[in-house]
Amino acid sequence: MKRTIITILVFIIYLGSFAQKPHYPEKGKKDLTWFQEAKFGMFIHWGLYSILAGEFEGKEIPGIGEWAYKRANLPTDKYEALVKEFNPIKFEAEQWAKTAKDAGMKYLLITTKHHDGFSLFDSKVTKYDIMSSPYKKDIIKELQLACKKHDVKLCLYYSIIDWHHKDVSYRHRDSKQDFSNYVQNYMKPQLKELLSGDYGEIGMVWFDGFWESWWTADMGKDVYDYIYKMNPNIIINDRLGKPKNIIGDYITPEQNIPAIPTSTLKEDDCWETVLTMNNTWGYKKNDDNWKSPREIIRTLIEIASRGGNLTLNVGPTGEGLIPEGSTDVLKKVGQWMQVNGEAIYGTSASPIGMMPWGRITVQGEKKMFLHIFEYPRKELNIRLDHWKRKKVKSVRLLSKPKQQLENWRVGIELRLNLPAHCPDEIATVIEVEFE
Ligand code: FHN
Repeated sequence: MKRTIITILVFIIYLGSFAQKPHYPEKGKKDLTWFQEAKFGMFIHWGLYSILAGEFEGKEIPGIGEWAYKRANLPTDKYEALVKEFNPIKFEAEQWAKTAKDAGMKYLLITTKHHDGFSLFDSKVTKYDIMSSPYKKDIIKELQLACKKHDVKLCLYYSIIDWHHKDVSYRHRDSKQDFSNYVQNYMKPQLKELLSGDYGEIGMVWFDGFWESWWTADMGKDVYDYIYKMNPNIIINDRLGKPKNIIGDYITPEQNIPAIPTSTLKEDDCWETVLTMNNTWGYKKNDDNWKSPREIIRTLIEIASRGGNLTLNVGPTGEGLIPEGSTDVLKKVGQWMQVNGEAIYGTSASPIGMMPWGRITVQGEKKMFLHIFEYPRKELNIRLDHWKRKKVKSVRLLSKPKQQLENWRVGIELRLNLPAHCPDEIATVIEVEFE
């Protein structure tokens, strides 16, 4: 009897050890609800490279702005001397948080430290931080206050890659480099500074640079556990492991919308596309290749209809201004979201795929949203196989919610009579509510 009880106890402890293991793909251990409901957020790439704006000593640097140091092989002393020039007198944290809020974004994800190693916050483990700049104020703290005020969740990007730290920088490659020293005595202390409470509530940590050859999946697990122990609610993206050993809570395709399922992304996975508004993440003054409001709105719809999030990037100038090319577009996106946000926030993927005329999102079993890209000349038909046992309670345009649209059933099909003139060329949204 005693032996049986001991065996059962050992078995329970054994099962418990699995239940607590937080690593992907053992999903369901973390509550990702706020993120999945938020759907739309702002990514901000800001650092010393923003001062360069894509140029060094009068010469244009090819490629993305935040990679200037490596791409143009800039002299370390000259690049790092930019700290003494970082004085963003036009930066207003409130304005940034408000820009995100007005665009309909629910979270703001900022580079606390990008690959160049410069920290935008007051870090006790390095002098290569904002406190050594003439600005001398903790940017992340300022943003936390502003985000709180505007009800936007603050999220932090942290680069695994560090071109400044002697133990991991590609500029110092030799056998004396101690990768573990960097992880244990620099990266983890910095993460502790950021995540242990001084910066208030943090929604997620977004790691980047897992492709570095010195970085291992074991280091990733160690860091994941470290954060999990500090605060089990913080969501962690998927870039802590290696491609064949993904560690993190959700998947982050970059500059593309995946046709799910992919080899790493299954239908019930949580995911987010990160996207630039022009061709760079960090500011480049000559990059005016802005995506239009139509492209961004339709991209957001496309992503929502496949169950993901869109985290859209802005690259502020060295002075601290979000470029007009971005703000102009964001204003229009915000206007659309003001009317149609209900068809995006808290929705899930279309259970019946894409339509020739547009996309579908759903809210539980009760509501279906039709996002019309190709406005029909006559009526719009949609098969209700998925909802065949349900009765339609109401059909209305989100832009005219008080007015019911004429609708009738023909067998399994729902037919709708739409206004003769397309109400919104970008995407007209119809809400179908079931009883
Ligand atoms: O190298 C970075 C790049 O600079 C940028 O930060 C993007 C954003 O997702 N991530 C890396 C490339 O995958």
